[in-house]
Amino acid sequence: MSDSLFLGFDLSTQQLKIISTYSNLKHHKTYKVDFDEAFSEKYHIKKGVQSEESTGEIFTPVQVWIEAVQLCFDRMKADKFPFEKVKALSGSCQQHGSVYWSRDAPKLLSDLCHSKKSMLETLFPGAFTFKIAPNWQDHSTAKEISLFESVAGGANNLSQITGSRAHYRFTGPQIRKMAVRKDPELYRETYRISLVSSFLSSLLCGKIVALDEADACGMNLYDLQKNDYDDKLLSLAAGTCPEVDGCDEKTACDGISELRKKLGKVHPIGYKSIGVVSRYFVSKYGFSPDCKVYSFTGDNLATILALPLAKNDLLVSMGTSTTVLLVTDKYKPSPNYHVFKHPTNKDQYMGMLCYCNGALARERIRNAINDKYGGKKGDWTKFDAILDKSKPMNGKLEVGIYFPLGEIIPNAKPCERRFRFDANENALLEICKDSLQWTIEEDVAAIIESQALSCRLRVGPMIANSGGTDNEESPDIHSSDYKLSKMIKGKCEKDVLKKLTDRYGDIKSDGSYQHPLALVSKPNKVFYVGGSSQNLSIVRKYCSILGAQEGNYRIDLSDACALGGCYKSLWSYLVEKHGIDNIHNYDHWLAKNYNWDDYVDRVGKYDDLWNEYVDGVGILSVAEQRLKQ
Ligand code: XUL
Repeated sequence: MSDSLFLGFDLSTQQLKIISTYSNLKHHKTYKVDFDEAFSEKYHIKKGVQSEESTGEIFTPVQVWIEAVQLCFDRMKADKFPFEKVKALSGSCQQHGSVYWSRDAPKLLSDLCHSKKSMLETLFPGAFTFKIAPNWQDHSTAKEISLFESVAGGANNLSQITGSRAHYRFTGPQIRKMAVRKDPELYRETYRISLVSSFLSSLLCGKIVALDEADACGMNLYDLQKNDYDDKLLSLAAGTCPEVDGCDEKTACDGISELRKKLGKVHPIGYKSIGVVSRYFVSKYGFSPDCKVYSFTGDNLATILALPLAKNDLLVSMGTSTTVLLVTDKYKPSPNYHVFKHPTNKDQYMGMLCYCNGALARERIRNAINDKYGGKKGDWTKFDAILDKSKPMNGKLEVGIYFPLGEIIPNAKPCERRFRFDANENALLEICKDSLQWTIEEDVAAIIESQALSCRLRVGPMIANSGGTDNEESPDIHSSDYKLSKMIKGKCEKDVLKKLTDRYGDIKSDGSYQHPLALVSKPNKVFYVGGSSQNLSIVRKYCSILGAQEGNYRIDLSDACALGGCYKSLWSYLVEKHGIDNIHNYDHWLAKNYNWDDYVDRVGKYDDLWNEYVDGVGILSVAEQRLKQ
C-alpha cells in the first residue's frame, strides 16, 4: 500500500482541483484548473458563472466543467502523474446545482472510450437537455420558494422534513423553475437529473450514478427522517401539485413518479463504492481498471471529512461571513440553519449555520478604534489589546448587536444596537451609541462576544444531552411537572440555569424555546478556520464563550474539500477490503491516522469564564427579540 495513491476532487464555483495523497494521508500532488483563466472568453463566464441580472439567474454552462476535467487530466498526464497507482477516488462539488441529462446520455457516456473525439465533443450537446446548471448563488426562484414553504405548511415544517427552509439555491425550487417557467418540454425530455457531485462522478464512472444521500439533503425534496423523497414536494417541483398547479390526482402521481425516475434512488450513506473508473479513463490516462470510485458529496460536507471532527465537535469559519459546521446525532432542524445527513456516518447529521455578518462588522469597530487612537489602517493591535483586557460583557451585563448587512441568524434587518441588563430591575435597557453611557472601547468586546454568543445559543440544542448529562426525552419545559433538578446532575449547572431562567425567563432563539440542557452543553472540540482565525485575541474570546471540553485548534482549510475526498476514498477502500470492525467509523479512523502536527495549531482551553457568559446567552436571546425582521 505504501505507494498507492488516493484522489480527491473539488469542483467549486471557480476552479477544479485534484489532490492525491498516499495511504498514510500525506500529500502527494495538487492540480488545478481556474475556470476564468482557462475559459472566460470561450464561455463568457466571470468568477466561473454567467449571470442574468434582470432575473437573478446565475448558472454555469456544463461545457466548462467537462472541459475543465479534460484539461486537468491532460495536465496530470503531461506531468507524468502515475495514474496506475490510484486505488480509489472520491470528491466534492458545489452544492445545490443540477445537471439535466438527455436520453442519449448513458450511451454517450459508455461510448466515450471508443470515440475518437474529446470528452466534450462526445458529450456536448447530445448528452444534455438544458445546457446550463443553476449555481448556488442564483436568486431567481422567489416564486418557487414561497410555494415550497406554503405547500409544506410553513418554513418550520419544511425544515423539519428536509433539514432546511426553502432557499433560492436549493435544487427543488430550481427544478420547478426549469419545469414550469424555463422550458416544460425540455424538462419532460430530461432523462436524469444529477447534482453537481453526482454529475462529476458520473463522468468518471462512465454511467449516470446515484445522488449522494448527504448532498441530496440540499434539495428541499428529501425527507431526512424517512430516508426518501417527499411526494408532495416532488409533485410541486415537477409542476404537478394539485394545490398549486390545479392538477388532478392522476397527473400529480405521474409527475411524482416521473421526477422520482429522473432523480433516481440516492446512494445511501456509508462506504460502498459506486463503481470503478470508466474504460475511457483507463485507456486514455492509464488508471487501473479496478480503481474504485466512492460517492462524491457537497463541498461543505467534504470539509468535515477533512478534519478529525467527531460528534459534538464544531468548525467555526471566520471569513467575510461566518459559517459554523457541527457534527451531531440529534436531528434539530430550524428555519434559520441547515441540517444535512453526515456524509459517512449513518445516524449522524451535519448542522450548518451561515451568518451574513462576520469580518466586515468586526473591521468597522477596528477602524473606529484605529481612528480614535491613531492606529495604522487595518492594524488590529489596539483592538486586540482592548479585547484582551475586557471583562465578560464589559463587566456590566452589556451585549451589542452589529449587523452592517441584514442577517439570516437571527432573521433581521441591518442594524446596530446596544443593550445593558439591569439586574436590580430585571430589565433590558437599550443604550444609545452616542450617549455617554457606552464608549467605542466597549464595542470591542461586545462585537466579538455577540458573534460567539449567537453561535453558542444556536449550537446548544444540537449538542445538548452530550457529555454525560441525562439522556431523557426532551421534556415540555412549560409543563407543570417540568423539574429542572430531575434533568441536571451537576449543582453548578443547576445554579446556572436557575439564575438564567429567573433573570431572562424562557430562553428563545429564532422563535423556538431552548431546552435548558442546551444552555449548559459544551462542544468537545472546536476548530477555527478562515481569515480572522489568524487573530489569537478573537479566537481566545470565542474559546471562552464556546467552552470546548477537549480542546481548541486552528487549521488552514484551503484544500479541505479535495482532501475530504482523498480521505473518504481511502477510508472506504480500507473498509471494503478489511471490514468496518477492523477499520472503524470514519471519525475514529481519521483521528487515529490524522497528521495533527502537519496541519493543526493547538490553542489553549481558555474556558475559565464560560459560566459568566451564561448571562450573555440570556441577554442576547432577549435582545434579539427586539430586532426588526
Ligand atoms: C451551501 C452553499 C455553498 C456552496 C458553495 O449551502 O450553497 O456553500 O456549496 O460551493
